[in-house]
Amino acid sequence: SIVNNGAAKRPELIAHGMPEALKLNHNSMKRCFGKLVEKGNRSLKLKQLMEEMEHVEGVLAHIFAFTQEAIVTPPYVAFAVRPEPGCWEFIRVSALDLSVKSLTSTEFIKLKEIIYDKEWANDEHALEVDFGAIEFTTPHLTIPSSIGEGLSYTTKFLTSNLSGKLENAQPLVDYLLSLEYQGVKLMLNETLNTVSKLQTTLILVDIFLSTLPPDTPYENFHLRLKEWGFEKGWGDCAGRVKETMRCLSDILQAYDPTQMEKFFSWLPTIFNIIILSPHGYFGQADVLGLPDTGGQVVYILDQVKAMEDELLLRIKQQGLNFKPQIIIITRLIPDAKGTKCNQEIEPVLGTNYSKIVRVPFRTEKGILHRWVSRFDIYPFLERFAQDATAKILDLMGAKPDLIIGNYTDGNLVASLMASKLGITQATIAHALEKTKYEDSDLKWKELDSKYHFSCQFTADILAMNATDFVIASTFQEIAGSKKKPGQYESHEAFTLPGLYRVVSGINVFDPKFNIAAPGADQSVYFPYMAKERFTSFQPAIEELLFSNVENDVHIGYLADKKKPIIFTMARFDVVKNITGLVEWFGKNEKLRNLVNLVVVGGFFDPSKSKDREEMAEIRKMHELIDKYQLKGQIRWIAAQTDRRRNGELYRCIADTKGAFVQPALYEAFGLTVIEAMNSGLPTFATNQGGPAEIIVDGISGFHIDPNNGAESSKKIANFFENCKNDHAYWTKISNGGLKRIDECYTWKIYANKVLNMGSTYTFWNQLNNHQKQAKQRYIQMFYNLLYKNLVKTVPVAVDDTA
Ligand code: UDP
Ligand code: LCN
Repeated sequence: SIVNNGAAKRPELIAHGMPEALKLNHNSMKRCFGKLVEKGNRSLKLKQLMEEMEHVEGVLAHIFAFTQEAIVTPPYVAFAVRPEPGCWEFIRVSALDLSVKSLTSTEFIKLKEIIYDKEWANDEHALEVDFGAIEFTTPHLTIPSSIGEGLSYTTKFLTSNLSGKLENAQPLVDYLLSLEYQGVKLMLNETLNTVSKLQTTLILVDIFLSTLPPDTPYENFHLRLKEWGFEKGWGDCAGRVKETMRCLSDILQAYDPTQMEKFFSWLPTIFNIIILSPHGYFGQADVLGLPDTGGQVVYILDQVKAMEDELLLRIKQQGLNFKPQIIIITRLIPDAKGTKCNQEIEPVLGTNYSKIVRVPFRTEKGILHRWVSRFDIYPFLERFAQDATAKILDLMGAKPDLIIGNYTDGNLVASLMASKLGITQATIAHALEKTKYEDSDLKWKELDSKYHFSCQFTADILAMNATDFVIASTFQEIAGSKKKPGQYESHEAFTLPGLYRVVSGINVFDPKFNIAAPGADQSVYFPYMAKERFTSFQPAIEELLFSNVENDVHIGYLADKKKPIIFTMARFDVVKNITGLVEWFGKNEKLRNLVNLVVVGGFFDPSKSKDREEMAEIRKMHELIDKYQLKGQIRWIAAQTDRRRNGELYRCIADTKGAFVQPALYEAFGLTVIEAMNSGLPTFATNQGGPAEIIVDGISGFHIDPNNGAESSKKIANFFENCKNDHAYWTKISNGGLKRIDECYTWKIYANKVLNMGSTYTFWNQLNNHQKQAKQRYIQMFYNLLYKNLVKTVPVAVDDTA
């Protein structure tokens, strides 16, 4: 059977091959290991390990190629080896006799702990968190390449659960019987309460429907169907009703997952959706580029439009006349800094049934007026969840059918709400903060006063486990690449010494993981060669790029206005590495001769910033411009909030035959990358994170290594040199990017996938109700006994009294 409970145990290939490999070069290996343990307890990342073990060859070199890190605790050296995405082996080698032992992930973590917190490592009663232990019934995937295709496998598991004896399909019948919306019964009534009754009646109705022209409206024959036991929801005309019914007949006859997938995509189960994005300034204008306010806002506004369109289409095809409702819940910020974030309700432009609803942060002292950094937000969330739930029930007049969280705070609130209301939950992590900072788990104590990672990682683990499905933008987000673990994967086993040790946090082979990549709004971001451009913006953009004036909006200037422009735009977070790019440019004479640099982001007076990282980055920009004497070759433009004008800006950069550069140290997805590609702008983007998957190197753009500036700036310079010699080269890469977008990154594909997930996982949940309840109990305990205490360590932001 296809159902496999728990992840399959992988053969320990590395551990088996290792003793033989060590024997081959026994003497040199002994020397090597002897050297490794000489310096006492320490941890080594792959790069360091390679440097210290230069002369390794053969099988051992092969093993090291998959090693992520090594822990030295003399006389032992332990290795964490990752032969494939999501698959780990832990091996300990003795430097004394080169004997090899396999370790569990927990044993390996304990070794790491010895280096950071010996007392904790040796505490026999240290808290171990094991979410895997309560996964006793859910099947898992086994092959790494299937990771992220959860929906398709869940459908297969589901099909196999229902198959066999006819009675096995009774849960599906019961589910169809339970469907209703606002008091209107849908799909089946009690006349058809068993599988066999349903099956026979479907055959009868099929004969009846075949006598009607396919376009006969549902109203003309609905009374006949009702007598048989069928309610609304099967289709808007005889043709569609017949197709849906055939699909169900097929399922009951032969249990075909393809039919099952189709049937669930047609079922009327989702009408009302809640999307949560508490932090930052969430608005439709004047907010982008403000701290903590970037791609997440863009993503959600586009997502809502795409989902509303798809819902309207589906509801019509189901033969229903309900109106969908989508509500984005965010924080109301009274001190809105000229944005609309102090407005309670705002309709989403370009939609008919979607709105933004803002709920303030409250404490016993009243409403908080000022913005709060996403790192300091935890004390407000529980109350926010309660207030928001009340607001939603009031406004919607019904329970939502699906709650989608975003980022740590939104996902936590979504989990609280979904568990309270008993509805299906999805989570999106635009970025999981843990992977952005090296060893952020082990070093949590050092970082906690600044970042409150103890709260953040705990909240993330809670939400990952509570959620019914996860929407990821790329495979790498879940399980990384051949070389690097994924964001979720890094939550599988980790440790916060002194707090708890995660033995099993999340399993990337869980069928809840799904990839649905976002797109860019193609009415804003379209190719430079389009006939109709946003010409009205062009004079302003000309001034922005090329005037020699320095003011509040731009500093620096471009002396040679004929050169192509390399362009970048981002929030001024350290990880965005904009200052890194400026430095590469400063150092690379060849590149400076070939192109000008234009940077959009931040502003110029660091004392005006409320965000720690932004302040530091602004200072650094000024220093670099001075140090490398960049004036004349750089234009630094303050953060730009007008999306349409920014769309035209990308195209104007394309007109100069320039390129977009996204140099982030790590980028979860990278919306600017697909905006640039949609504009036909050749794009160089970081190989750390999502962009590595969006771009096929050398075909639809280029990968650059943010940790190797010299190599990266050389790659950019070479591109422009090639373009000089061969004018068609620029166009070739530009077209490659456009083609890639059309094939993989559009909102239409996204909305369809996500709604199918909502429908299928809702039923899957009901089938696995016991499992879900057990897990919720564990989560509740974790939340109350641990998380809530951690929140108490975060200072509660207050308004300035001045
Ligand atoms: N953006 C903008 N003005 C700025 C900086 C960024 O409009 O000054 C927009 C950018 O066009 C993109 C989003 O903000 O739509 C940034 O998304 P991305 O995924 O690149 O990064 P994030 O900020 O979410 O980390
Ligand atoms: C947040 C990020 O940091 C980006 O990597 C994403 O592109 C964006 O959200 C949208 O998902």
